[in-house]
Amino acid sequence: MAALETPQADSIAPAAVEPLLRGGFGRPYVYSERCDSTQTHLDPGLDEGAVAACDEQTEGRGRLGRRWIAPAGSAILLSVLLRPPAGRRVAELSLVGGIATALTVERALGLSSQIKWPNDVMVNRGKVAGVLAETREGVVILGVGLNVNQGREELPADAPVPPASLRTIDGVRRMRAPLLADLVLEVERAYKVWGAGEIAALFEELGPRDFLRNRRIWVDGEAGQAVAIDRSGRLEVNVGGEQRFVESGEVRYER
Ligand code: BT5
Repeated sequence: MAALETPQADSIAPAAVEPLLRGGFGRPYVYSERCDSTQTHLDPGLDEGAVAACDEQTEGRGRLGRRWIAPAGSAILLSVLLRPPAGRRVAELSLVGGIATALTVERALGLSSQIKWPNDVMVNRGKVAGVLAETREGVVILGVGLNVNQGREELPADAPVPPASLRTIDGVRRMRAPLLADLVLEVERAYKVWGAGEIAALFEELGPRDFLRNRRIWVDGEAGQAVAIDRSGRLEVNVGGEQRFVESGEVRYER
């Protein structure tokens, strides 16, 4: 991955990104310098694999009405339009996005990463990325926010999961365009594996990266012990000796 000489050279405009796209996803590549949220920038009539990206979001969102915050030009903020087959669990796409992001991050850093069920990508116990799968007008919009060049002081101070960026981890400023192109290709690959099989088809990539495995956790306020992500993408939790399978939810963990 190329290191960055000057921040000005770090463009994710179409001229920088399109020549680097290798798969079918990212066409069209819908870019604007500033937007409210990339999640609202894809017309549901576009082809599957269409990607929206912005340098800055004024209303970047997380799950459950939360905010996603990144200074202009510092991060990868993108959304991918997907048309999964009917009857599939959309919640699994968070994990599909998480796996794609984890693999991209690992290649960039040369370090291992973990997936904190259901939607965070972690390196060295810091959250480097968050994934958001939303359904709109019959399509799924899969959003990824990946912290790339933020300094420590540019990450949210009050986040319950400690945030990190690739730069806070290894001190390197990176060009975002090649990373973005890698991420789009990984999303395409992981999504196609998922589409052809089940989330179980990605289990070899998911299982070993399970951040919550064996941790003491609280799911939607209830205390328990995370067992593991199971082959259907649910979180198995032991609550007072009783086995539960959680399909989606809010997890806090003991640090
Ligand atoms: C997520 O939500 O982690 C999903 C974030 C998805 C963001 C992408 S950016 C591109 C696309 N367009 C959008 O508008 N959204 C998607 P959640 O698990 O709810 O985490 C949100 C919480 O993470 C916030 O309440 C903060 O505490 C924290 N947070 C906010 N910005 C962060 C950042 N840059 N890095 C790490 N943590 C952050």
